[in-house]
Amino acid sequence: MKLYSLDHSPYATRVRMQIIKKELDIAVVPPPAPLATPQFMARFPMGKIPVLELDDGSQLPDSWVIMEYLEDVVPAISLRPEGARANAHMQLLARYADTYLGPGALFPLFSRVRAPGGTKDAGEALAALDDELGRLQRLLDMLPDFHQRRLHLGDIALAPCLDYVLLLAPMFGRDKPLGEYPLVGAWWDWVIADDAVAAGSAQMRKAVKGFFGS
Ligand SMILES: N[C@@H](CCC(=O)N[C@@H](CS)C(=O)NCC(=O)O)C(=O)O
Repeated sequence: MKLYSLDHSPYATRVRMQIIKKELDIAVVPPPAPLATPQFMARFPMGKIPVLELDDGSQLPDSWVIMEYLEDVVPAISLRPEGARANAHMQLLARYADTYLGPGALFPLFSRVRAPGGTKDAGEALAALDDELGRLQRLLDMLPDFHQRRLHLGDIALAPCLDYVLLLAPMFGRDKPLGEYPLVGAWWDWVIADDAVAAGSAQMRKAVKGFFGS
């Protein structure tokens, strides 16, 4: 198998973290054409990375689908908890990342960083960030204490998205974006203490800094 990935992508980073954690023998390579070009679209019909190429040459797009597939085909070093309820809790963190934190907070900040003068007068984007971090604080409060369980796929799906937010927020004058959200801060400290998460985070942070030229 081969993973088409770019280091700056939080969606590709979550799959790379899983690959490291599960010690999978998967080649991680950049896409053969730049994103959003006709050549890229012809090769990858969904128009996004990451994409997992299987040994028969077929492909699977979408990070969460890839992660679930890898858990199914390589059950060793499982990153799925036992039981329906614990699995639902795992899904909740991944769904939070993809349906709340990404579209609600990360994408607005990301598009502002890239726009000239976009980090100024960003009150609305910062308020949206607070809404989403408050939501995560309440979600974590509702779920069983993460200190009492093992790291799972939901943590790995969320970690790079939150990491990206932590990278962008200081560009908007928010040096400690988790200051008001102690449970989110405690979850972050817990998840980044994992070696695979830390390795993926370091790769992504280096690439994002290069991407933004800082
Ligand atoms: N839902 C997709 C999102 C993937 C995604 O948005 N990838 C970005 C990189 S972070 C991308 O390929 N963007 C290229 C484009 O939009 O042209 C997933 O989870 O894999």
